[in-house]
Amino acid sequence: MTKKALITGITGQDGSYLAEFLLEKGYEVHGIKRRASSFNTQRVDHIYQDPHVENQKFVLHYGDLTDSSNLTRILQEVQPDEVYNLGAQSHVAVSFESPEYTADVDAMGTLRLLEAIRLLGLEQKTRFYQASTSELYGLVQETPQKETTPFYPRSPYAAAKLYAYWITVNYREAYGMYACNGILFNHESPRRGETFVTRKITRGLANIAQGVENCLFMGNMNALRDWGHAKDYVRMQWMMLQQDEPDDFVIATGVQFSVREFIEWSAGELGIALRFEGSGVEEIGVVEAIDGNSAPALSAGDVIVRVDPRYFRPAEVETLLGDPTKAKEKLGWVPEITVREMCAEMVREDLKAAKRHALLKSHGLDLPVSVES
Ligand code: NDP
Ligand code: GDR
Repeated sequence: MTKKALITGITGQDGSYLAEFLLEKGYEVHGIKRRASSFNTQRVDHIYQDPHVENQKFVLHYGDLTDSSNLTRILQEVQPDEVYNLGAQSHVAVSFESPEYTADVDAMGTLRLLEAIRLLGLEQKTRFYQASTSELYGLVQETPQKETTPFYPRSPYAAAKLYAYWITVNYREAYGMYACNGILFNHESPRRGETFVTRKITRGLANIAQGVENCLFMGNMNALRDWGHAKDYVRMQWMMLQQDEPDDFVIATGVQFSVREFIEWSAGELGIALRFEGSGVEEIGVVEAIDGNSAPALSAGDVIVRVDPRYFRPAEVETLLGDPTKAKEKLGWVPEITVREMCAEMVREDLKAAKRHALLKSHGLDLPVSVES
C-alpha cells in the first residue's frame, strides 16, 4: 500500500527537501500551499506533477494554518498516514513585528491540525511530526542543549513554538496519538530563505563580488549557532515517524560557530580574505586580499561589511549548541554534510545567480536587487 504524507509548509526550505525525500521513498505526497498574489512554488516546481495525469504522486492543496475548516477538509480528503507540520511564520525577527499572527499560525495552527486529526477519528492512523526548534532554549540554561534542558523562549516565535511543543506532547499523552517533536537546531541550504543570516551572507557577498551590491549590512555578528544542512535534517524528520514509539529528539551537529566566522568562510569561498576592524556598531569588514579574478568588482581596502543596528533583536539568543546523542543512539542518525561543505554549496549557487545578474547589468539590463533582510 502506498503511504500518504501531508506536509504543511511544503513551499518552504524543509518542505521542498522533505517532499523530494518522500517521493523517492515511494510516498504519495500532499502539500498545503498558501494562496499568494504571485507564484510561491519555486522550491517545488521541479517536482510538480500535472493534475491531469493519472496516478499523481505529488498534489498541492490551497490552505492556511489559520483556517480550521480547510485543514479539516484536506485531512479528510487525504487521510494521511503521516502529517509533517512544517508550516510557520518562521522568522524570529519578524515575530517581534507580527507577534499575534505568529502565535496564530505557529501555536494555534498546530492545535488546529491536531484537533482536526482527532475529530476526524484519525488519531490512531495518522502519525504527526511537529517542527519544534532550538529557539525554545533561548536564554540557555545548560550547554550543550539536550531533550531535558529547560526551555526559556526569547521571542514571540519561540513562545508560540513552546505552545506547539507542549500541545503535541499533550495530544500524545491524552489521546495516545503518535506525535513527535523534532527539536531542530538551525539548518540551511541553497534553498534557505534570503533573509535568514546564512543565506543573506552567501547571497550578499556573491552579489558584492560581482558588483551587483556594495555592502552587506549585518546585525549581531557575535551570535553563535549550531548549523547543519536541511537535507540531513528532513531525513531525520521521517526517521522519527518510523519508530515503534513516539518520542522527542534534539537534532543538531554538536558544533557551533559565530555569524562572523560564517562571513569569513563565505568570503573565502569567493577568494576574498576579509579583515574585521572596530567593535560594536563601528565594526567593519575590509577586503584584505583577493585571489585572481574571483571577485572582479573588488579591490583590497574596500569595506564590504558594516553593522546596522536595525538588525539587532529586542531580545537576542546569543548562543545555541545542541547535543544530538539521543538521536544518534536511538535512531542511528548522523549528519552527513559539514557546515563548511554547506557554506561552499550555498556560495556556489548564489554566485551563479550573481553572475547572471552581472551579465545582464553589463548589457544595460539592470534588475533591482531586493536587499531588505
Ligand atoms: P520556511 O520559512 O522556509 O518555510 C515555512 C513554510 O510555512 C512556507 O512554506 C510558508 O509558505 C509556510 N507558511 C507560512 N505561514 C503559513 C500559514 N499561515 N499557513 C500555511 N503555511 C504557512 O521555514 P523552514 O523550511 O526553514 O522551516 C520549516 C519549519 O521548521 C518551520 O516551522 C520552522 O519554524 C521550523 N524550524 C526551522 C529551522 C531551520 O533552521 N530552518 C530550525 C527549527 C525549526 P510560503 O512559502 O507561502 O511563505
Ligand atoms: P534564527 O536564524 O533566528 O536562529 O532562527 P537567523 O538566521 O535569522 O539568525 C541567526 C543569528 O544571526 C544573527 N544575525 C542576523 N540574522 C538575520 N536574519 N539577519 C541579519 O542581518 C543578522 N545579523 C546577525 C541573529 O541575530 C541570530 O542570532 C532560525 C529560523 O529558521 C527559525 O525558524 C528556527 O526555529 C531557528 O533558526 C532554529
